[in-house]
Amino acid sequence: MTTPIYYPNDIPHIGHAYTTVLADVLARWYRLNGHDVFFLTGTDEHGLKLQRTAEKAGKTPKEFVDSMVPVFKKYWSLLEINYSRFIRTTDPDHEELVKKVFEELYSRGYIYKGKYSGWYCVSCEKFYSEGEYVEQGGQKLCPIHNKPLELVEEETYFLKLSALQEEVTRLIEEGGIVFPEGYAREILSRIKKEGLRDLSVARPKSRVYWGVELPFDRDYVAYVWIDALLNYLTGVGFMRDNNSFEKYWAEAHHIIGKDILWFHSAIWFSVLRMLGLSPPKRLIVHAYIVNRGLKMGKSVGNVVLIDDLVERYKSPDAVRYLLMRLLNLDKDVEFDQSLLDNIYNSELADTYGNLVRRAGVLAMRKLGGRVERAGPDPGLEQLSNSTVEKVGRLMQEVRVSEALSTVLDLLREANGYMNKTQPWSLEDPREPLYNVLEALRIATNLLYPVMPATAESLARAFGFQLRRVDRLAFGQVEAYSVSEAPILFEKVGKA
Ligand code: ME8
Repeated sequence: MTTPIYYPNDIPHIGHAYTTVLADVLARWYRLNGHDVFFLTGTDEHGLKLQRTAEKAGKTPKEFVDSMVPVFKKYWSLLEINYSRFIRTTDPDHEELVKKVFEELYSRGYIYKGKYSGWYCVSCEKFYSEGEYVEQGGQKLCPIHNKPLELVEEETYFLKLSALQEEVTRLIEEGGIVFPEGYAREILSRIKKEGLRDLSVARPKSRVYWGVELPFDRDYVAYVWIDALLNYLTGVGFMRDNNSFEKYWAEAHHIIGKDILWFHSAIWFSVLRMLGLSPPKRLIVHAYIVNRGLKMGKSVGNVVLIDDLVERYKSPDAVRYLLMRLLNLDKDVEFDQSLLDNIYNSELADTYGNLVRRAGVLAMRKLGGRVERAGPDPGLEQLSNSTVEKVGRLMQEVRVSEALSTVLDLLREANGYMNKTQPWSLEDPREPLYNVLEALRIATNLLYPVMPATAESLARAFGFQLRRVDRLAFGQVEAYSVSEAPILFEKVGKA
């Protein structure tokens, strides 16, 4: 499971968290289902953008990125991102791999020297051709960053992507890799329209010194995007640890935003093919978080910081939940604080939190915390079991927001059952409490990938174990020992 490796030119915002939390949720989900998951994230540290950012900050590029990496790690740890490796493109094993791969591509005849002229966006680290850029007042602007493009004319090395056009087209047409399908069609129509053109994959050191030197020409460094994509191979041990590579590469799941779809499909699949490697198993693409109609991003100046949300909801788990509740692979979603407040208050505080609190208090007050198994309520039993099955299906299709709604339906039903059976008024409330606790256990277990700390602390407070998803059957717990009735989520006021 991989995320993009982010540019550490600035601190990450909730757009980066959107992808990273999704990848963590999927990694945890698959682990919960008994899979061995290697989860890779990291930073993309070379290139002109970083070189210039460091210069402005009065630092060397290496000093600059060294100062940013702990910041990324701090945010990922705050958001409980449980990665297996945090890869940096300045890691020695990665730089070595980039050199080996360039050597390999060169010796296979896929790299040739030529002259290039084009319009470059440093923020995107890519060239734009006519029709792609915006023309305004005699200037050529980047369609994403709205900043002037720079004219670059130089001798460079090209990667012969054109040679792979048919194969890559077929690969994407066969389907199943690029997900959701709509993005595959987008790529296919772009290939059809403009073809898969050879790509400049080198930069003269006189202009861009901050990169991996090419083994066959020391006056050049590798283009930052090829350097970056190769992290996915370094991360699982390509050319270094064959066992690990064989085990994980065949199952690679890349999670990305749609801004970098072309690089991760047309270009990446071609490079892999040139190296004789299989494509990733799945490329999962999501749309943007937008704010005031524009893609959230530093250059637009409309970012919401991770800290803003963590401070507001006082719980990293709640932030993870809200981001996943917004998640939409196909469509952009507008950031709306009052919508998030509503979801938080009604789903987390009023439904989940309230049920936990009520069940916990009653179990302790009425039964001294010990709730033994009693007859299953057929309605709750059936709904719990069908929820497990439905959530499994939705997660397979990365419909995380719908999976969460499905769990919420179960919790609402359990709240209704509690109101109906009124355990507080019963002499012996064992049966209704047991049923509520079973529904809560199953819901909590299903919520674990999204809210791991909450799930673990509730499991401790109520005395149950988190289990594999195929072993959740309703009615299996013999007795609960409730030692605490935590208030999981405090309501928030008006935005
Ligand atoms: O592109 N909405 O790094 P990057 C949703 N280094 N997702 C967003 C977002 C938004 N408003 N803003 C950012 C790079 N993202 C390269 C990647 S990978 C080999 C190299 C997320 O720092 C989303 O995942 O610009 C997007 O694809 C990524 O951050 C871009 O991060």
